[in-house]
Amino acid sequence: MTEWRPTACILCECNCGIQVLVGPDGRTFEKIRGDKQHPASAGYTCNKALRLDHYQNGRTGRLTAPLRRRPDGGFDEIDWDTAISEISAGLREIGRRYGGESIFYYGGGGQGNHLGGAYAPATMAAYGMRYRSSALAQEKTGDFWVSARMFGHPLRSDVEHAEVALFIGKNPYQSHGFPRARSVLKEIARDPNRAIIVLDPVRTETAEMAEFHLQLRPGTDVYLLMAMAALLVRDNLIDTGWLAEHAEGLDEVLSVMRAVPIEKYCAIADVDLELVIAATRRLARAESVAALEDLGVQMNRYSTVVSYVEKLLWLLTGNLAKPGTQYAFTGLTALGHDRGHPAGQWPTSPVVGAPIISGLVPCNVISEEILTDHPARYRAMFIESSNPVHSLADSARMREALAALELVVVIDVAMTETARLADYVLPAPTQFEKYEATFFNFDFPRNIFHLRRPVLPAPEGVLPEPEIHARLVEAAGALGEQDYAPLRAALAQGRDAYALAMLTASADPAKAKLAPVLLYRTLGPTLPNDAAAAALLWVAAHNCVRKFPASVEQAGYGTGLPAGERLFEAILSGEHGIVTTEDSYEETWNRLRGKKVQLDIPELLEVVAGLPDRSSDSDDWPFVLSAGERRAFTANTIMRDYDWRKRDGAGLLRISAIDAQRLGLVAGDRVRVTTRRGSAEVAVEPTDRMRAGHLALPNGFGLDVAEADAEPISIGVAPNELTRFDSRDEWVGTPWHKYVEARLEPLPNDSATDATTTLDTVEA
Ligand SMILES: Nc1nc2c(c(=O)[nH]1)N[C@H]1C(S)=C(S)[C@@H](COP(=O)(O)OP(=O)(O)OC[C@H]3O[C@@H](n4cnc5c(=O)[nH]c(N)nc54)[C@H](O)[C@@H]3O)O[C@H]1N2
Ligand SMILES: Nc1nc2c(c(=O)[nH]1)N[C@H]1C(S)=C(S)[C@@H](COP(=O)(O)OP(=O)(O)OC[C@H]3O[C@@H](n4cnc5c(=O)[nH]c(N)nc54)[C@H](O)[C@@H]3O)O[C@H]1N2
Ligand code: SF4
Ligand SMILES: [Mo]
Repeated sequence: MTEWRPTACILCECNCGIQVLVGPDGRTFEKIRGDKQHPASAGYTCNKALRLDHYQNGRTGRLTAPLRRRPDGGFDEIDWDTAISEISAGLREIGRRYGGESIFYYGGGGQGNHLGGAYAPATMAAYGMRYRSSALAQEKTGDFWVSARMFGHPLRSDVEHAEVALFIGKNPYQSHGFPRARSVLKEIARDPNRAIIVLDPVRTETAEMAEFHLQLRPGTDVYLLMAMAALLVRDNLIDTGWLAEHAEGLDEVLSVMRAVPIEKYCAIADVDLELVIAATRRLARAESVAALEDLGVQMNRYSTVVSYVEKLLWLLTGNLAKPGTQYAFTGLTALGHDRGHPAGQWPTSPVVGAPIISGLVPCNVISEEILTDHPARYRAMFIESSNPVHSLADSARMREALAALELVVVIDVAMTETARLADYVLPAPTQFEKYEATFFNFDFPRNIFHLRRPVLPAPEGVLPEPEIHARLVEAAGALGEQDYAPLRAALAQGRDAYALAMLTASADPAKAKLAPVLLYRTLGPTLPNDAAAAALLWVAAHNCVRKFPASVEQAGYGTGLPAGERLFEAILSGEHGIVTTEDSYEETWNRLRGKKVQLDIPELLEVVAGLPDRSSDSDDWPFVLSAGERRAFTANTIMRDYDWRKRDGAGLLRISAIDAQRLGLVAGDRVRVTTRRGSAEVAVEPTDRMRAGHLALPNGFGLDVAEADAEPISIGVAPNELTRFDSRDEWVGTPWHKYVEARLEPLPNDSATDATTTLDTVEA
């Protein structure tokens, strides 16, 4: 039991390769280190990976048997056969009464686990479910839609090789978002020929390393970005030759930009005009600019519009399909792809008529789709690997919505805030006790994939998600031995015969949707090292070859069907992660619609052409609260054991030193923060890194964590007790969690609090 075993960190989308040393008890992670053989992280980890034992072995109410809720709110343990047959009967009954489309599917994976959720479409098909969503529809759908309109393909940015890295509402020092982020930031900051530009109201660790920190007023990015784009146009800093060759719709954009009142917009954002000019010139002068926007703008006013204007900045300067700029990535799945319908022509949700982007219903309308007497309302929810009661806007309303449903099923590893409200809770092995992988692979020019093997045995009583989905599909009568037998017979002849048999089986559209379970039950058992859960990757590997033949060939797998088999074998045997594709930067053009960029999105240009001169903020709400900031020790709600934090254990409210002084607050003093939705009591941390009028609470706090039958304890503020479902983007419905109007009241100083935290100091 003393060898190091390769796996990955599951706390952010980077999924750095790690190795764990399991202790003599066979369950404790005694040591954790970065895995130098991992093709993307190459030994890198941040501070969080080393604390993963708290996920695996934390005192967090681990689930080890299926649970059924009693009328009194408690749970009874039941066996798996009972659980599957009762859930199946319940889902079928709802389908019979209201149609399967009234069963809503939510989740399917977190930061580290997408493999199990990839089997869920079979369960959806077996019970006629139609609508689904996940956390992506509360952050990334604006960006997906804009990218679909402009490029026909989602893009990512090559920060590592950029001369200028532009971060807009993104703090990669803490939140990462690209491999080895802290090292890359330090490299750029150290190099006199490179620069970091940051738009953030907070002087974050990243802003600290930047040459230009545009410390704007919260929620005014659209003004600042418009001013920057307009400056490019005014001062002839745009790359007209490149644009003529590669882009359409330039004239429409230029005519809007020429009318921008640059000075006034900088004043609205409260950033010095000279600093904006200097940053814009630096950007225009660069050989390469990589831009990364994230929650600071994606969960804020004008979020979809900002996603658009942000792209105009680097497009007007020709920063695409070259090293250090933006690129269109490969992948085993189509994550981030949308059809890019013009506004109003998109598919919509059944009750609210909200746009469905990338197949996802906006998270913020889910409660509205339930709490109504509309005949098409959702009647049941199937929730997998996510915690919507805690993570979606307006927790109180989400609780109400779940209570209004006739059936709620949750698959999780822990008794979460959401699981507590379910009718049935199904326990899964942790991500270290089963095969896992994510589809968050956006690397370039070499993209990677990492199929992780279990590093620990699963306890009795849990079942991996693919097995749960297979049993549910079978209990619905959608698949059975009669479907598996011909496929198994074909497989006995070899994979070529199997491929043909799968094609034949999938010719029936009803069966095609069940393919994940067909694969799991037939190919799955034949895979080495009990890798049945990887069966679905066989199709994914062949699809990758079909979509990206040149890139797969360049990575050394050859061509055609044999390439698909080789790629799949490499995935199965590559326990440290493998390179799947290798591209040239120009390859991006082949992935763009018509090999061109579409600069004008008429609906959005109309908005930016008519931006209001922002009225002054309301006196009733003198503060703007960012509800859910990424810090050194936050990790969504994946880490439920409060002891995992080495510091910031209390989840303090950050407040500017100026406001603190004005209100007579010192570190650790308690305040009541009140929003249009609710209020919470919390201790403050005054800091000179914040602007007056701005507040920030960390994400991932306020979990009700219970050990066995003990009363749950909760530390810090659950941010979504303070947010509203109707405070959301007017286009794609993403929430404005970083712009929550608030007020503060100091509380009498009677309770002692742990308020000894500080921000990380960064040696740039
Ligand atoms: N440590 C840690 N890392 C994580 C996670 C975690 O929980 N903890 N979660 C992961 C996930 S799921 C995600 S989506 C990413 C998110 O990663 P980020 O988006 O980087 O995280 P946030 O801290 O939520 O927001 C980023 C920044 O937006 C700024 N901001 C607030 N208001 C405004 C504004 O009006 N304008 C601008 N320009 N900026 C503003 C904040 O000050 C903050 O620095 O992080 C991932 N990485
Ligand atoms: N106010 C506010 N709200 C926010 C944010 C914010 O900044 N502010 N950030 C938002 C963002 S960007 C995101 S991504 C979401 C994240 O919110 P969610 O999508 O709800 O996901 P997580 O908090 O990551 O929780 C993942 C769940 O998976 C469970 N889990 C862990 N391992 C396994 C496994 O192997 N199998 C199964 N079945 N379950 C498992 C965990 O116990 C947990 O319940 O939160 C969002 N909510
Ligand atoms: S949390 Fe840190 S170690 Fe874990 S994947 Fe993200 S960057 Fe890597
Ligand atoms: Mo996220």
